[in-house]
Amino acid sequence: MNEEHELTPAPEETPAPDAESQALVEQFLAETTGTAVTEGEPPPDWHTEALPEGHRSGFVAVIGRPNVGKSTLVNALVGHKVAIVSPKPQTTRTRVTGILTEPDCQIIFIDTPGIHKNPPFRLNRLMVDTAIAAIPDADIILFVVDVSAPPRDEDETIARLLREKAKKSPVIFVMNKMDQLKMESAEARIESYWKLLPEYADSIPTSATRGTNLDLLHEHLLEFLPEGPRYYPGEQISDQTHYMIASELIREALLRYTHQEVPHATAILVEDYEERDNGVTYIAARIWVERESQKPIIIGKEGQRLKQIGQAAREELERFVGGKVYLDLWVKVKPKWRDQNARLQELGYGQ
Ligand SMILES: Nc1nc2c(ncn2[C@@H]2O[C@H](COP(=O)(O)OP(=O)(O)OP(=O)(O)O)[C@@H](O)[C@H]2O)c(=O)[nH]1
Ligand SMILES: [Mg+2]
Repeated sequence: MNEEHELTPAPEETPAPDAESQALVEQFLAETTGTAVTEGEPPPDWHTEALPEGHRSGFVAVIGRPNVGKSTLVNALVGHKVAIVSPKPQTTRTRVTGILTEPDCQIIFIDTPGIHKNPPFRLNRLMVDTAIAAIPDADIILFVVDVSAPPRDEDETIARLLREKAKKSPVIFVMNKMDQLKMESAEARIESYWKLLPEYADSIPTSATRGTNLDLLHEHLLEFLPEGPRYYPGEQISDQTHYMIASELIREALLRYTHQEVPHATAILVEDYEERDNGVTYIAARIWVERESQKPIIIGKEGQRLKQIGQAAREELERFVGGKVYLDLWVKVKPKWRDQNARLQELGYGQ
């Protein structure tokens, strides 16, 4: 806890970005408006393709406190890994889109950061704002809770946030982690969640990791989804760029091999991503830490931990790229990056 306080810098004016940072921001913005991740090339005339009568589509915002399984659920429903997952809370930092296209529907899932109380840094405030901002435009809300534990203050806060929305649009209670719910406490536990949001449209117990009831959830989503067009080409599974996915996959490896405050004080900036003539994809990324003392923690004895992180990240990146990856990782100290707008913008947070 002391560590947490010590790390909390006083709010301060954000300095103007230096030339190097500015160039990176511009590069990042150029990349983010570039191509998004698809399964193959979309046909140029995808938006004029005839759709079956009664085609349904819409935006489904996935909302909940940290660590309840929102990203696991989105990946399972989309059938592709679009969002990283970890047992540590506050894994998702931005809005992540996962697109599911079927012959008669297109569902656009918006995975969001976990809504948490007393966000200590600007980064956390951005995360909470990002999640809340996804609510008004959504056609359907999935309010994901972890039924293996009793409701927490944060669940109550979210239920309050959703009360008005639930009068206008369907809110489905997704009672996740049912595989960890003990039979003897199941009824009382589910009742305690139902009490939170009397206006909910529907509730479904699920296990995102085991895939339990996900077909049923899909069916219920289709019932609530309005008729509408395809918003994205059928081949597109996310609106993230290759740069963003690469940085997230590296962060996922980092979350696996670091503990306590360190993973939260860390960010990844991919500076180079190029497919070389020899067929190898070259990815250069900086691991940002906040303090000099965190650098040796990430690097480890004789560089062992950084090697582990790099190896785990490379395996995931190779799966994603579908070929060999050369990964160049560097650790850099960026003091107070979690409280500085320019740094957060460089990382693409809050956009
Ligand atoms: N037992 C069990 N574990 C689950 C289930 N769904 C997710 N998990 C685990 O819960 C942890 C958190 O999952 P995430 O998908 O990262 O949770 P999240 O809600 O996206 O978390 P934030 O991004 O931090 O808000 C991971 O270790 C998952 O493997 C489930 O149905 N059952
Ligand atoms: Mg998540």
